[in-house]
Amino acid sequence: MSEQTLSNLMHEDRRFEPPAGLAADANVKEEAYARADSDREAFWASAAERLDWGQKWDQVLDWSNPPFAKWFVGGTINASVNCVDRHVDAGNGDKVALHWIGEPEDDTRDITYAQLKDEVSKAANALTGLGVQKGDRVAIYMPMIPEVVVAMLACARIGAPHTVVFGGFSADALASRITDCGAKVVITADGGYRRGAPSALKPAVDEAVTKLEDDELASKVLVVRRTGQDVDWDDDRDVWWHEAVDNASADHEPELHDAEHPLFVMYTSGSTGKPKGILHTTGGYLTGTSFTHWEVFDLKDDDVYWCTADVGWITGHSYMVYGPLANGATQVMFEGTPEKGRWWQIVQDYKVTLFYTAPTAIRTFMKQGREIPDAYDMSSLRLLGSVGEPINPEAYVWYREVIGGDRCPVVDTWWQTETGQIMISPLPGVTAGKPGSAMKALPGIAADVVDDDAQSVGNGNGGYLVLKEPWPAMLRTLWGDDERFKDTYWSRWKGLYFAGDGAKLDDDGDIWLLGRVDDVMNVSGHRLSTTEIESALVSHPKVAEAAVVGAADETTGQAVCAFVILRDSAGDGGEDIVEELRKHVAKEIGAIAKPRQIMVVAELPKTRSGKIMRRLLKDVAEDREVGDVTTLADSTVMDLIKSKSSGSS
Ligand code: 6R9
Repeated sequence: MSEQTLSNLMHEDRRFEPPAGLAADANVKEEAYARADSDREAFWASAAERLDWGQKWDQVLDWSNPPFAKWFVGGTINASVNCVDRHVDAGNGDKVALHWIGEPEDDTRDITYAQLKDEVSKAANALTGLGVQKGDRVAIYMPMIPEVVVAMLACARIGAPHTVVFGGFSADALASRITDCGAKVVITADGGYRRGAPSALKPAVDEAVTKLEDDELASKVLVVRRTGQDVDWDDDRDVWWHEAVDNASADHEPELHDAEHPLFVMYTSGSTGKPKGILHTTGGYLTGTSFTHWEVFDLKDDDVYWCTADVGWITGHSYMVYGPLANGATQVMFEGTPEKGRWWQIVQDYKVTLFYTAPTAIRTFMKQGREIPDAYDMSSLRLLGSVGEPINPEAYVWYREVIGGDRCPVVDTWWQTETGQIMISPLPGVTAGKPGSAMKALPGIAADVVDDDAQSVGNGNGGYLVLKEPWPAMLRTLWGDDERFKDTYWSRWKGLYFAGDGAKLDDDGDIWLLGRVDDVMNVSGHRLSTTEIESALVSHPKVAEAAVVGAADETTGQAVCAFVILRDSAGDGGEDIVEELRKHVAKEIGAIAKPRQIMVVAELPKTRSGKIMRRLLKDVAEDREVGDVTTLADSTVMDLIKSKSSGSS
């Protein structure tokens, strides 16, 4: 990706300095980079000291058997004690942990740290009562209700690793995850609310259970009553949460677990093959997530933090459950999806100060127009975060201006299910933000961009993003598959973790993410990044969202095919919209990047975390049968796009 064609969009002159007040009072200042460089392990040890430990560690990092890391060797810790008990013990029991907002209007609950501690203790007792022992796995398949947080922390408390399966996934997906990690118990709900209507969950669990080959798997199913809809019931297997948990004792003496005790397994789809079970352990994960949450969001005692991620995504684990709760934060948790105005109403009503969401949501709001957010008072906001995909410069600037009132810094945070914690991001009190760039590796993190021979590409060039040193919240392995762990992440270059993303260093040495390397196109011998062409399209005033794929082409090898969603204000874009956009891309990047084909669509296929599934669009562009759609958040989207594409040709 060193073609000169890449350089145009990366030339971004806009800079946003940190607000003076934030800079003066920032949790983490510039000196942290040098301190971490001079002694990385001491840096992470001081981050770990922010937590409560039983036995202190003897060794910060054991890297004697790479790529298998051990952090805080010999230390003992309990994640749930750090997330609840210690705040109560410190006299903050009355502080609100969760302002929970249900999807139906007026369905809200405020839960203090003291109440959360009682609920977690009861649930821990109930799970033990169901026969769950330390080391047993528990699958969680729930909507965004407080009980999901309680369930996760209860598992952590008794040392039973959880695996949370996104509530939008099918019975098949659930069954394969239960089987892969050998989950003995499943925690679910009768249903949840999606787009205003109850949507059942329990039937998918019932169906998944019929697909399991071993009776030990899912031998108990604990069910929260959320919607009150009718459910089938198996007296031997099914247990109501309100019977088992509400009647359990609120006294629970927590055990301290080894720092390397497994905390959870999170399945993430690979580009090929079955989903990978990413294993995270306790001490390092909690250190990495709590420290970066405090650092990157500059968390203060009176902040109201809101991360809009679903708990079934790693962002929900690290930056809604473990990081913020370990820091004793007050946060908003919302059951619904982004509807017009509802989010901004919540920001206004709860005086949210720190807000963390994904570019896909930002682009949806851009599409709807700024009149909607402009109708709310969002002056409480002081910092905005973005995660999940590259944020196009135009989306960044819109987010900053319209949502952040041109006052709030935007932190574009790059990380993965595998990294567990944020790795590349501006420091809000230090870094002058540059729209579209995630800037630099955080203190204590060693990232680089390298070429095929693992050599640093140097400023002004593109290549592969790698991580050069272990970090506390790194994945420890893939559940039950050490070989695949080594092959997938550590085999391309000796001693380097390969993230799978392409990136570029600009002339200042700042990092620009260019999307997954599998998504890079080769057009007449030029390597083009999907991200870059998408950003060029989104910079056109009529375009809200764009997805670009490379489709086989007899003449050029691959050709650029684009799918675009227009802004509501653009109407149907007019007759010449396609030509107008092709010209726009040629002007922004160069003639080589001009799409062969542009399709105007109403929706794009996305995963639960809002990532566009380009593989499916490629099937459409190459006129093939569309592949596996089971990880789509909404599986009907592809039918819409296919009908559109056959209509247009
Ligand atoms: C947290 C999360 C990981 C992949 C990652 C990259 C993309 C995430 C990004 C970003 C550019 C950012 N990604 N954050 N790309 N800029 N700020 O998303 O985890 O679902 O495992 O996805 O997401 O491609 O490799 P996960």
